[in-house]
Parts: sequence; structure tokens; C-alpha cells
Amino acid sequence: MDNETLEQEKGNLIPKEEKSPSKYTGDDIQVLEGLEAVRKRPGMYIGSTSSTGLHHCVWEIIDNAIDEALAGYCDTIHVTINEGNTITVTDNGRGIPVDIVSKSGKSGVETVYTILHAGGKFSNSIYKVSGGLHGVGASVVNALSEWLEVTVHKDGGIYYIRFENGGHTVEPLKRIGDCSDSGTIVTFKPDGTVFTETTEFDYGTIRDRVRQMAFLNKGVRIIVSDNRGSEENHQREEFCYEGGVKEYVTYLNRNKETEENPYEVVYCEGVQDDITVEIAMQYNDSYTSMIYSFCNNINTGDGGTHEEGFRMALTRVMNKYARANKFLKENDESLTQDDVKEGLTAIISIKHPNPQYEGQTKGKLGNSEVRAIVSNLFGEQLERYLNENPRQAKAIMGKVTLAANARIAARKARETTRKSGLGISSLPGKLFDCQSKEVEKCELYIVEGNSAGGSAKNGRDRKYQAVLPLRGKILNVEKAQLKRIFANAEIGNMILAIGGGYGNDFDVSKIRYHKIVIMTDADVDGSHIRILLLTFFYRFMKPLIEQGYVYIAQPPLYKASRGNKDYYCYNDEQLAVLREKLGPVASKLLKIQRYKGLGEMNAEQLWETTMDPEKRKMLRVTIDDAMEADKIFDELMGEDVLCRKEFIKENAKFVNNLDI
Ligand code: 1YM
Repeated sequence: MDNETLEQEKGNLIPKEEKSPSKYTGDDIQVLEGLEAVRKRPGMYIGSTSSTGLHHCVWEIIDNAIDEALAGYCDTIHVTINEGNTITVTDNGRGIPVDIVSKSGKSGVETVYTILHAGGKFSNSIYKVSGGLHGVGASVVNALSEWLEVTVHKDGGIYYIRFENGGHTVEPLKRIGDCSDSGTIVTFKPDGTVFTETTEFDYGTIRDRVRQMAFLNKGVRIIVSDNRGSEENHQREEFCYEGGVKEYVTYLNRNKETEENPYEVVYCEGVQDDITVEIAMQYNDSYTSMIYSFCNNINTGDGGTHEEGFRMALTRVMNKYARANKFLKENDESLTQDDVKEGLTAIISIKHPNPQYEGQTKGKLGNSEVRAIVSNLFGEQLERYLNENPRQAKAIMGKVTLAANARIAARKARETTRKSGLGISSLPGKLFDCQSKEVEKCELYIVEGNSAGGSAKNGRDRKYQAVLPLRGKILNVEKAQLKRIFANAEIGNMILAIGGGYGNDFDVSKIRYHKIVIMTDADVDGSHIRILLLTFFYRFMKPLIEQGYVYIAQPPLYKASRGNKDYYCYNDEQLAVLREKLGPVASKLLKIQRYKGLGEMNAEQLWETTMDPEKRKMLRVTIDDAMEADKIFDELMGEDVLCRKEFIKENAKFVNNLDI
């Protein structure tokens, strides 16, 4: 963006009355200039014009209803997808003000929906916390809608207003009837000229978000419905959690246990300096942690001061309790942050009247005062919990000291291998390494089975392609104990070959290949091994996936030969296309071989179809949303076998198609 446009954009964000109060009253042109700015650069307000941006509009309207609930005036919200892809959000709050606002000369409703930054301006509520756009949400959604209608029930009257074509008022707010209740009803149709990718709402996306909102705002009842299509396809779900984040943690841990979890949920809440803090945490018998934080109902994916306060207090209090009650002896090492978070699921949710976000994606909370507030509130309540619940405390102490012992044992093992010369410098015997040391160009093929490993070894480009054959299945790291994971030979070989270490010590700058290619058979076993490998990378070498270094090879499913000409088909569709191209007569003469495994291909075939950078197709593994990925891995690798089978059949959702 050049400087001039930037200035213009900024100008439009300044509330009009600060610019020139005299011109302001009733000036339609100025108002529409504001909304026009939104239409010119929708990405600035809602992030993107893709499906994500489309749904962002829904979140903005829901946020206003949630704010009304947090202010204590509303307890029920309906979110409905209507026939024709419009959305209706209703609440039973006070109703948006309908009186004329002197500064704008318009009704409250029209002001809120047509003037950027109108929201907080004349609202006297201190609890305008929900959502990201801070009051401008309503006008932004209006600007990006083909039409939008607001109906308000307030003070005995029903009021109605409609906007069209990006926020143009059709007729000012009008009283159209009487009523005895109160609330706000908003319906809108997103503008197809703005949302060019799609204007179709996704029920699952809206349902998941609504469920999360219900967890984060205890006691608020939210009903989500999809009324599109025929009646038997309609859907409706209702969410209301009196326990709030406490129930959220139980929900997140639902796949972790086959029997009842021996650990209870520890819950803490408090308010200090207008900042509301709510924390719930629960250990489980796995070794991974799921710690999610939120500020004003928004997931702070990169953490921040609220998460720091939580971790500080958790480590401090656990150490204090462990020392005082002799779970740690005088000479024992203190528990680290990693020890106390092993197998921990936690939600940290704060509500802040003036949040500051940092980082590239604005996903990190920056307010420094929050650190001490969370640390003190949570620390105090956790300490009290441990002292009042000695049996639970004993179980937790068992868990965290075990983690500490495993960490110390792993460190000693590392030191021994390094001393004996078996450490980082030595490569596994099974690895057929490449010649080049230019890591950007080097590729490691992890291949299922020795026979396919042999073909890959002989067919590869020795200069840049290394091959590591894996025998049998590797461990399911989601379920296995840390010590067992690192005692597993296949995993050990992989760690050595990749060269960047693992876990918290993983150093992506030390890896020896910039493409790690998983090459497994196109059958259920192959899918299983692939998922196990991805889980391992996700849990212990996450930056590898985050930086896009992990790929999945795509071997063909069929070889079709006619005379001495061979065709490779990667799926059934391609085979059908080939048949069509050759015509019915020639098709009859086709000899079709279905590859059951990579091992059936000889070295040349494997090179030609799957490894030759000029011809091959590969999928790059990406993870857009860490929370979603955690959930997927969890469901996949946890105890829920049915869920896992379903997933493997459907195949990796987190893999984006990318031709290379
Ligand atoms: C379906 C969407 O927008 N509900 C809603 C919005 C407001 C109020 C009540 C409200 C707020 C206040 C006073 C206040 C809004 N009011 C404004 C503004 N649901 C939905 N329900 N009275 C009513 O904050 O003081 C903006 S949003 F600015 F007009 F007060």
C-alpha cells in the first residue's frame, strides 16, 4: 500500500465528529465514504474475502449479541442460516437504541450500522469486549452486504430498517408494530461482488465457533440452525454451559480417556482492575499438552502475557508444593515449565477492556499488567486447591515428578551417546544418504519396507536424494510414553537422519534436508504409517511442518500398457480418462496392473513415476490452525478407534494439494 492510500485509509478510521463536527449531521455522503472505504479494502477489516472473511461477518454480529449478554441483559442468542444463504442473528437483550442520536441526526440503529466507529462512541457500556473490530463490526458487515435488515423490539415498539447495496439506507428506522418483549434481530445477505470465492455459509464452521462462544461465556444459551434445503436436511444444535471453561476442558479431554480421568478439573476465576480472568486445567494420562488462551473470546494462538502469567504461576506453585510436601527432596532439580505441562489441558480466558495485540498475526496478547494479575490470581487459587485436595495433589505430584525424571533420564542418555561418539555426528546404518551438502536441495525419502527401500535407493538421484527405509510400523507417539518413544529404533534413526534433534531442543536450522518425503503404499497400512509419521513430526518436530518441509509422495495406482507403451494413472479418474482417450477398441487391449505396494515397482519405474522432480506429484503438508490440528491428531491417535478409522478412510485433512 502506498503512503497516500494509507493516509486515506487512516482518515476514514477517525470518527467523523473529530474531523469536522459542523458538516457531520445527517451528511449521507460522508457516511457512505466511510463504508466505501470498507468496500475498497475489505481485507483490512475482515482479514480476507475468502470463506474465512465471509464467516467473519457472522462473528461480528454474534459478538454484538455476546456483548449484550456479558453486560447482563441477554441470555439467549439464535444464529440461523436461511434458505438462500442469508444469516439471521437474534438476541433477547435491550435492543439497539432507536432514539435519534444528536451528533448524527439518525436513529441509534442507523448510526451503529452506517458509521464506522459508531459502536463504542455513544455506548456507555464498559463491557464492550467481544470480538475484534471494537464496535465497527456492524457497519463493516453492512458495507459488505447486498442487503441487511435490523428489527428492534424495545420499549413496547417494533422498529425496522433496511439497507441495500453496501449500506445504503432504504428508509430511516420506522416503527412497524407493538410488542412486549425486547431484543435485536439482524438478517443479512453477503455481497457476492465482494466475496467472490464463495457466499455459502458452512454449518460446521458456524456450529464450532458458536460452541466455543458458549464455552467462553458461561450461561449464555446459543442455538444454531441450518434451514437450507429440504426439511430432513435441516440441522439444529443448542449450546449452553453453566460451567464455562471448566466444561471446555472436559470437552477437550473427551478423547483422552477410555475410563474416567483420575484427575479433576481445577478451576479459577477472579476480577482485578476491570480484567476478568477465568482458567480451567486438567491433567490426563497422555504426554502432550493442549494449552489454549483467549482474550475477549478470541483465540490468542501465539499466547502472550496471560499465558505467561499462567505458566509462571503453575511452575512456581507446583515447585513450592512439591518441596513443602517432600515430593522433591532438597537436592532434587526443580520442576521445569515443561515438566508441569506434560499431559495438561488448559484454557486461559481473560476479558480486557483495552487489549493490545502483538506479533505478525496479532495473535499475541501484549498488555504487561496482565502477567502479574493472572499469575497472582491463578497462583493463589491453585495453591489453595492443592492444600485442600491432598489426594488430587498427590496424583498430580506423581505425574509432574515422573515427567521431570524422564527429562533427566533422556538428558543423561544424550550425554552418554555424545561422549561415546555415537551422537549427532553419526548417521544410522540404514540410511542411504545423498552426496550434496546443500540442504535446500536435499531430500529425504522415508520409505515403507525394505523392498521399496531398495527400489528407491537404486532409482534415486544420488546427489540430492537420500533414502531411509522403515521396517514395520513406528510407535503411535500420541499414546506411547516418552521413554519408549526414544528407545524405538525407527524413530531414533529418523531423528539422527534429519539431524535437528527433537522436542524442545529441535533446531530447524540444523536439519539436513529441506524436503522430508513420506513414501508409503496406497493402502490402509500405508495410510496408518503416514499418520504415525505425521503425528511424530507434529509433536516432536513441529517447525518442520510449520515451515512446509514435509511432503507426501504420490505413487501411481495403476500401470496401463498397450504394446510397448506404458501409462501411469494416479487414481481411478485418470484411468477412466485414459480409456476414453484411447477409445473402446484400444481400451480392450490395455493391460492394467494395479500396484498394491511400492515394492512392486522396479527402480526405474519408481524414479519415473514418483521421485523424478520433473514429473512427480507431491502433497505438501500444511497446518493452518494449530487448535484444529491438535484436535485432529488427538482424535486420530487417541483412544477413539472408530473416529480414527473414519479419518484414515477419508484421509489426511491437513494436507493441501500442491503440485510440485
Ligand atoms: C443480533 C445482534 O447487536 N444486540 C445489541 C446491540 C446493542 C445493544 C443491545 C445496546 C447496547 C447499549 C445500550 C450500550 C448495541 N448498542 C450499540 C450502541 N445483536 C445486537 N443489543 N443499549 C443497547 O452498549 O450501552 C451498539 S451495539 F452503540 F448503539 F449503543
